[in-house]
Amino acid sequence: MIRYLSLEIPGCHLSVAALGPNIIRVRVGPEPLAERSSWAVVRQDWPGTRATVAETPEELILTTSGEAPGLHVTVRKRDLHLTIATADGKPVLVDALPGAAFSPDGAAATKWLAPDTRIYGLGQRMGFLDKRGETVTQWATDDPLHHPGRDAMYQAIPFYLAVQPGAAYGLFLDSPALTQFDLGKTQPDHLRFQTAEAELDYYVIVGDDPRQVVTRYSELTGRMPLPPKWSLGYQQCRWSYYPESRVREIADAFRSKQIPCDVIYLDIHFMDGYRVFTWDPERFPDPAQLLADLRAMGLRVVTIVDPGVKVDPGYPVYEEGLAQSHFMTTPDGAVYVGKVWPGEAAFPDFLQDTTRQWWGRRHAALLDPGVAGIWNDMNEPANFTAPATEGLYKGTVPGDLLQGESGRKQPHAMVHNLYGLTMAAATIEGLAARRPQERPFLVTRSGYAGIQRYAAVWMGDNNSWWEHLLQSVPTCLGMGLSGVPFVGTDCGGFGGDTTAELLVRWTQLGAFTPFFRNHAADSTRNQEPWAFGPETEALVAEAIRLRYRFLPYIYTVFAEAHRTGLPIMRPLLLAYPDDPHTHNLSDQYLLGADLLVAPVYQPGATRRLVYLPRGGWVDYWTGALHAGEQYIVADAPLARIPLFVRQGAILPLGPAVQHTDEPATALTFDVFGSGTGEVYEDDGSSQDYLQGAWSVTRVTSRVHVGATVVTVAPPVGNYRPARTEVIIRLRGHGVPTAVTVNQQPVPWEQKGGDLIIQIPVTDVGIGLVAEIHGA
Ligand code: MIG
Repeated sequence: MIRYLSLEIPGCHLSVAALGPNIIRVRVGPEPLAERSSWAVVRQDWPGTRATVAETPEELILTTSGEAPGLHVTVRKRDLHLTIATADGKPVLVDALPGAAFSPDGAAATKWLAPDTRIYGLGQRMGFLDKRGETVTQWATDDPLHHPGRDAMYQAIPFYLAVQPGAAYGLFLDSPALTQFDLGKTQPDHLRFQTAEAELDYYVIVGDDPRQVVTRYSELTGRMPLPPKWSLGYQQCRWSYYPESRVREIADAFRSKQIPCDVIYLDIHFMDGYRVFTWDPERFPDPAQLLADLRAMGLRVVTIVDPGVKVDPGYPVYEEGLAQSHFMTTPDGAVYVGKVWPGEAAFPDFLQDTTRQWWGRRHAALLDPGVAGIWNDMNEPANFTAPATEGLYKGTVPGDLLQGESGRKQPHAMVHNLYGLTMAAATIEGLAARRPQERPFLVTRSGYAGIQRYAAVWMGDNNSWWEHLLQSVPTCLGMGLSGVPFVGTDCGGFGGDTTAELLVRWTQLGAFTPFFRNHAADSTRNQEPWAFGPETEALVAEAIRLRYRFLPYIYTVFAEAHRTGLPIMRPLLLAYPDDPHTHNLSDQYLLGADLLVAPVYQPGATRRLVYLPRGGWVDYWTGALHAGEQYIVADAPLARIPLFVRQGAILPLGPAVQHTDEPATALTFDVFGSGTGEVYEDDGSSQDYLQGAWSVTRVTSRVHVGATVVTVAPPVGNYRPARTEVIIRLRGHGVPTAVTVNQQPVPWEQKGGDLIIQIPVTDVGIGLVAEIHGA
């Protein structure tokens, strides 16, 4: 069976490989194609793929099958013109200029762009969802201006999702050098992509709809492992909490005010003179004691780790790095010295295996005293003595530094976008080696395609502006479409002073984003939940509590993202690609399949326009049912973020615990009509879920004339959830004539228009059938 074809004409070499029935890899270069390794791609072979190659006098044709739609790839021998079509003949991606163009600046391909194609994804972007008509640069950049029109940001993910009526494909240009996409800007019917590398190496992923494409792309570049459950809780950060007494004060405030919180962050001031892997002896004289005390309060600590190592004779990390050749060098072999927080600093070369291992081991200084997770910053890498004040090398290291294993060194320019990802890989190796049973937690600022395998990602330095609250939505949605589900922004805003109202609205939104952290820059005003007095505190605390109530649902969506690669935060276009209203809808989204979130992003607003896609949607707050395919004006007083639940959904909800270690043994099923729901559960902390220690409990509800029947099936899977109580809440249900559970009459309660049945659970393995008669 042939799954590969290759052809050459003078000055152009092309190969096409069928990795799967709907995934092909195309390589095209000016020289014979040599072996190439990738940090992004983790899978090259899909079982069940069938392929054949046929030849005519003019063409070579590769045909794949095994799963719909299957592909038909045609290469014209004369000029290497490439046409990718589905097996039934629909064009997917067709060369507008045959083969590729090569120049000293790199390689480029130009494809036709159909008039009805929209373009999404491309990693961390500013502006609205649809990128058609723009040029897009992938170059990891420390640029805090989250403004529309900003191009390169911290994350560089050269993947786009193209959606047309009834069709979708994705294109991943696997190059960690500078890459650029012209999405119909220069010429409306041309899509051009290029890399600074000598050759193009790209993957085309075809699906029936955008969901399939995102799912398949995430098989190619890997999926998010399940993070520890505590990292789904509320997280409090600031640049910086110090000394120790201030950290204790923050911790005490959360607990005495009963505002749920799982994590406190230590930013750069915890280090001794900004030396990575050290503790300031005066500010933090006894980290182990501090962390143990916080842990006893149900609080974990995450510390920042920057890559720059202080140039400081006698400092072991520097000395060791020097002695063991861990640092990036200039072309003449000297260690490159830049400048970051500690002053003069050297930068580890994470492309070297030994360097990653060394870096990973060095985390002992943080993990041994009890640090729970790591925060990677400045990993574009950022550099205050950049070689340029404008352009690509503004704020980073020179492109001619050497990186890689000895004998195979290459210029930094060719691997720039890998810096954050390889640092993340080193960190995860270190965490996993030290605590093999535990799920590691890492949040990173920079990354490349595949970063979801290692880390959560936050969007870097936004400002405390309403505009940036709004911007955070399409940015996070675009990250999800680029394979990275665990994302979030600094709630309240990082730079500048937040306001009471902005903090409330941003916390309400953050509660429904995967990574939920409040963070503020040095010299900005305080923005902890209580920083604006009791009224604001009550509203912020209520938003955080809402997060904890929704945790069983959110965790179930995380598990789905882990399993399928689908985003947690999903643009409506992903679920309703054939509904034109969704195509560039950038200010509302779905969390999982069933919850529609419509944040308020304007000061003084107490209502907002919400688009409801097809189906019925129940207002979470009022229980009112709305028909879909219409815009409605949703009420949004300051205490309320508009939330709508799909009619027929059953949401698993929990108690508003103070932190995720607190037992949450009462599970509520919030029932919104006839339908189904499920809850995914595991121990929330170990790797056992990978060996089958998980459980899924399915629920159905059937509304019949005169009776509603809710069935909670026994859990499936090898994990036994600790459960003492199941609460069934029927939204908008009147007073019943009788309620039974497993045929025994049980008490019920009518509250706020909802019917609530509390059922003690003695054996979680036994299913429940609740029958509600009347009304
Ligand atoms: O040059 O560590 O994005 O979250 O608080 C600024 C200090 C360095 C940038 C990060 C921000 C962090 C800050 N860092």
